[in-house]
Amino acid sequence: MPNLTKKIIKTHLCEGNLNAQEPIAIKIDQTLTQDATGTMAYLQLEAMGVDQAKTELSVSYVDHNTLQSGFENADDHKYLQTVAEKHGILFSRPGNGICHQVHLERFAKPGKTLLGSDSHTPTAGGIGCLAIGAGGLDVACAMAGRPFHLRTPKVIGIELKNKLRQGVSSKDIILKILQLLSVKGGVGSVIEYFGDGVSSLSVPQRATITNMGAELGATSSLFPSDEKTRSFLKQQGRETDFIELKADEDATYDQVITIDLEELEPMIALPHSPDHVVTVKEVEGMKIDQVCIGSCTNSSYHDLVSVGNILKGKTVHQDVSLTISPGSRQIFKELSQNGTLTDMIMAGARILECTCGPCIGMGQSPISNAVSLRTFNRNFYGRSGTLSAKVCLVSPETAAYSALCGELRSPLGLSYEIPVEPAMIKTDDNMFIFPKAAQEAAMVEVVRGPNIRPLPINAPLADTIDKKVMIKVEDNITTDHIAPAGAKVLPYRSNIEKISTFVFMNNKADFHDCCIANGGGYIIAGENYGQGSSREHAALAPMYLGIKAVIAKSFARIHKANLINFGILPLTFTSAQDYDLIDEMDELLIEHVCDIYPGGKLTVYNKSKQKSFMVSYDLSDLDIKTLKAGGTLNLIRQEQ
Ligand code: MIC
Ligand code: SF4
Repeated sequence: MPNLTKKIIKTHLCEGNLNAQEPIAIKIDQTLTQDATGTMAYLQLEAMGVDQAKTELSVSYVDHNTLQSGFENADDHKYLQTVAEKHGILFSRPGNGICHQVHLERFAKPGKTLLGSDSHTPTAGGIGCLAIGAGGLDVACAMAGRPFHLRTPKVIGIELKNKLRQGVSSKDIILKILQLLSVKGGVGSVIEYFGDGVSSLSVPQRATITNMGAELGATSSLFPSDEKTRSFLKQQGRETDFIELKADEDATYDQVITIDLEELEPMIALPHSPDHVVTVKEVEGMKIDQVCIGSCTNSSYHDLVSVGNILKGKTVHQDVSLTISPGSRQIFKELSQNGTLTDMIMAGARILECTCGPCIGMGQSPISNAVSLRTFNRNFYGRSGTLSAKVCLVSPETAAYSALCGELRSPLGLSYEIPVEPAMIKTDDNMFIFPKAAQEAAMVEVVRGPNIRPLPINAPLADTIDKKVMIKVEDNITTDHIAPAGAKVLPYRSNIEKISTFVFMNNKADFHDCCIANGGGYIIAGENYGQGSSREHAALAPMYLGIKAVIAKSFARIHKANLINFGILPLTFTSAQDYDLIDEMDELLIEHVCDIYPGGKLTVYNKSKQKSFMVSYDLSDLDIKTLKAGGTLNLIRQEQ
């Protein structure tokens, strides 16, 4: 009876049992990091005193911070390369591609577990791998051979029926699901796909869907491993990694949703949330200023050849700037060899490196008040670098056709050649640096430029917290609000003191100064606080500024784990009305904090309003031990 998710979890279970929402721990086979989260992860690995990574495979990618307008990013890259060589970690050099795309092509395997310090790690679910995004510290712990702790997820089954029509793509499937479930609909769940529609989708098309499961707040997303998986692995010269995997015929799910692919039409997520989805038809004709194609969601061979075929022989509209970033060097090479690149260049596309690029605000910020159509996965406020821009998420087909027209157009039924995947690709791993033998690795000197700063460590939990509210924010606050990304901020990912000056900069410009003046305090938030990325800087920088607790209506999974890892209390309102009664700068007193126990509650006394209210906390025994120690690194040190 088990579904596929439960089968893979069972084969990796180290602690607990599979009762709904119970704490469990699983063995991690592979890890991945990228440069923007990797520097912290490796500083943490070093702090744990681990010589060699203990996983089957750990890969360090450089794909985010590739604009080098100062020494900082280049310093980070050198640190990452040398620390990888020292610790038995495979290094993917800058230019080799976006971590999720490259990992799917070269390393992800059906039936394995993968933990990555990036929220889109579940991309590898497209190949039948149980892949989970986490904070860098959790990934460092996995590299150190520790199991990964989570709650037994619910499993939402999505049945796909029939086939997509011409012009409709797998991006439209996941946008439809986001419309149905919302950005918090997947919290605490794995999304598992089944049904006759699955066999019509290739592994990269499946990966577009599992990638954006992150936008549902899901722990992971998973497809079965079938003949399509075998052909993809064969194409990559690694058919021996294939195993067949599927749910039992009579598998049960906590919830089932059915989607008829034949009825689906092109969809669009409007500003500023990936679940603000309508059909393209509903807003067709909207004038556009920019189109960006690429990102870990939509930069596969199929995506980009479709784009090339739509652009072929035409010219991008004069009022539109079109950028294209291939997902990997392998795809880039294929495009250059089969002539697609020429079609793109001749149509006027601006070809960028194989990196995240505009998706993370690393250049290509749109013109003021622009409408920017992007094939990416996130359109959070401010993420593009232009606060007044209206960023919309669409499929590569919608993006390419609209770029030619200068306005949003539905590609439904558009005539263009559907790409045929090459049966075999001449793979080339020369931009990887493979691990050395342990003895040789021990001799490597780790290079630390001035941008590599020591890790700040929290103090053990205080029994009384008497502090002021530093900021009060609404529902669905993203980690892009808390710790913004973009070309100006990302170079400081390995410098917490500096990055803390940018915290909440678009919500409350003086947040940093207010925290310094008051010795830190509380953050008050609505539902789904900390959704989006896995960046632990959204916990680490507030910790550095003295934030002791976040009181929210609810939390996103990865961010809550990051708060605990750095010793910040995640507390939940027991009554939503209590949220309304708090104002910024109110003074809140919490006593007997060190008495917390699983299932318990704390009383918060609002001294400014002279009113008390209760808060709860959903914490396991391990979470509580971690918080009391002042974070995971302190706890590990105590145990050593
Ligand atoms: C993102 O898409 O927001 C990122 C940048 O890839 C993040 C990681 C980070 O902040 O470095 C993510 O998704 O986890
Ligand atoms: Fe990179 Fe964007 Fe994917 Fe994040 S979502 S990994 S920034 S391409």
